[in-house]
Amino acid sequence: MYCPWVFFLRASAAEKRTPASHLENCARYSAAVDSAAIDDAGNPLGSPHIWSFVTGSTGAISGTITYTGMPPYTWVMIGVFRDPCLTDQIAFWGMETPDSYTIDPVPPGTCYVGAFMDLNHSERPDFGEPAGIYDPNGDGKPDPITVSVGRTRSGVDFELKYQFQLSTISGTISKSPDVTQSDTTYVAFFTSDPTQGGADPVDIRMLPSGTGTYGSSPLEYGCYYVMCYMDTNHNHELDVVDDVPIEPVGLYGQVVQGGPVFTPILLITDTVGINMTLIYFTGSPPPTPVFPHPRGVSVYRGHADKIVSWGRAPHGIVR
Ligand SMILES: [Ca+2]
Ligand SMILES: [Ca+2]
Ligand SMILES: [Ca+2]
Repeated sequence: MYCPWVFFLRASAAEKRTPASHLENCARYSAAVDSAAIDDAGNPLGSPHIWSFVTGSTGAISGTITYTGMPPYTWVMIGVFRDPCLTDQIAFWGMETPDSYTIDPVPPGTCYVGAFMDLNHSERPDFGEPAGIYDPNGDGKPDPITVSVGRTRSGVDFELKYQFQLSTISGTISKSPDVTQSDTTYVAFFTSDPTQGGADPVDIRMLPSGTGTYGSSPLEYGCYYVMCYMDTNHNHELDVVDDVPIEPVGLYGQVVQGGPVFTPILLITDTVGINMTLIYFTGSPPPTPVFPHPRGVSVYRGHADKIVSWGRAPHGIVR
């Protein structure tokens, strides 16, 4: 067994370790007490002893990883993540072969679980390596589990049924009724949230008729954000006035008060059904407010070849 979240303490008899200054929250520690230790009466410890404990208020996850491919098997790395796109890792565990597992400690709360077989021992997913997610409803997206303090969430079983490979994102682009034009639509694929600024698309596809089916280039596995806009004035840019795009825009996610909220896509195999509708934001009354304060994410600017940002940009038309 191998768990990077296990820390061994080394301390001399004269050295004290205190939780506040030396121990991390939500971590398992093991204290090795060797036979040089003596009790108050001077009697030596009969044999070395490992004392293991977990800090903080935590829970645990257990289950079984299966794999039907041919041996030889090698390290299976299991990750626990806060988000369904598996980017914010909060715990992980490694084991020598596909097998039953327990991850302890895990911070309490909602989380998602994925695993891969690290064939080349790089400690990261690489092309050709088997992978799987906890997805009991079988829709290809990780399903949430809840970890409670002092409890083990059991039955988190899944198969390494995927294999990391180049995959595509595809879907259909349609128009809302008030979009009457049929100009070129550009579809952009990002690996980070464009509303947070600083994101360059890793792929852009063009639909000359403005609507219909689209498909990305083959992309690396990972987390993706997808948007599109119709370039009605043919300047190869998304035009913006007073923080509002004046050309039809669509995204995979939701438009709420204050701006767009993307739904990230975990790309682990060819992913279909990423459909978007082009709408005019201008003149459309905002839907029922969701956030108590505007998020300040309502500025769009970009270029057909290089969308430089979709986020907190200066006001006005971007050319
Ligand atoms: Ca690897
Ligand atoms: Ca699912
Ligand atoms: Ca334009």
